Amino acid sequence: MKRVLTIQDISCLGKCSLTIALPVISALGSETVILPTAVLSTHTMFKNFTVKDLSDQIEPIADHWKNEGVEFDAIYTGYLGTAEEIDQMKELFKTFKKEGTLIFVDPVMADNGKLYPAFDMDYVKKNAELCAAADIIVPNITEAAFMTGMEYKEEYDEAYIKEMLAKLNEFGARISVLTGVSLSPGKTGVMGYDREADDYFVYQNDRIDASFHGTGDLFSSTCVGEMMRGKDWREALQIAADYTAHTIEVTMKNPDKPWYGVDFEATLPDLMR
Ligand code: PXL
Repeated sequence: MKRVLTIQDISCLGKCSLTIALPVISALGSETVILPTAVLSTHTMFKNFTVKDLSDQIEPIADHWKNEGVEFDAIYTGYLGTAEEIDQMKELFKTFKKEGTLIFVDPVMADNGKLYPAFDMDYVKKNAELCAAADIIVPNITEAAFMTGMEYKEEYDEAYIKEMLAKLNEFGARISVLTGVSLSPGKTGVMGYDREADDYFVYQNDRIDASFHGTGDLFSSTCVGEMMRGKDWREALQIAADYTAHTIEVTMKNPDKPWYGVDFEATLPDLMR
């Protein structure tokens, strides 16, 4: 069985980060080891959330695993929390990256043109450095705009996306993927670039006019889980995009849907099928 380490916060209530990654990657058949970067009462879209930073736990936990000789087939990072933790990730990658270990970085820090409440430009800079240590990076357009210094646009063409991918590619990851890319009216999806193959990949499906929290984490977790099942990155992206769209669609039909997240619990059986 493949073993995946995922490093993100625990938002106790809110359906995002580890509370999505753990069930989704497990359901896709990989052992899922977690390293919580912080404990929050809820995700940061709620008011008055509590936060306990766990950066002082990263090193002792990683040291223990190292002494136990633990190895990982993939390391997947998402929302971390502090710039210090991003530096710690770089060390952790060095310690645990073996031949064939996939380093998957989702530089979670912003959406819709804005940084999340906890973050500043120093955090952005550190995330760009972390992307350099990855095999595959999956920022959304907002995150990529912050990291590359390009203007954030809501209306754009393929040339804008290709320029952004070229700038992301300069960071050094083998595969750079932009999420939330809409290349024609009514469509949304992803566009990626593989530097070794010098090859682009585009996948678009129907855009549903709704924005839910945690869908980026659902997308990335599905992608990691599918790559661990042996899927090529392009196929994994496609499955993840379709599954995320399907989950949003199902959530929209639920009259009791929570405002803070998607009903992935209802769609996980579809993914496993
Ligand atoms: O889904 C991304 C995410 C993860 N973790 C926390 C968040 C967010 C987005 O706002 O607040 C704590």
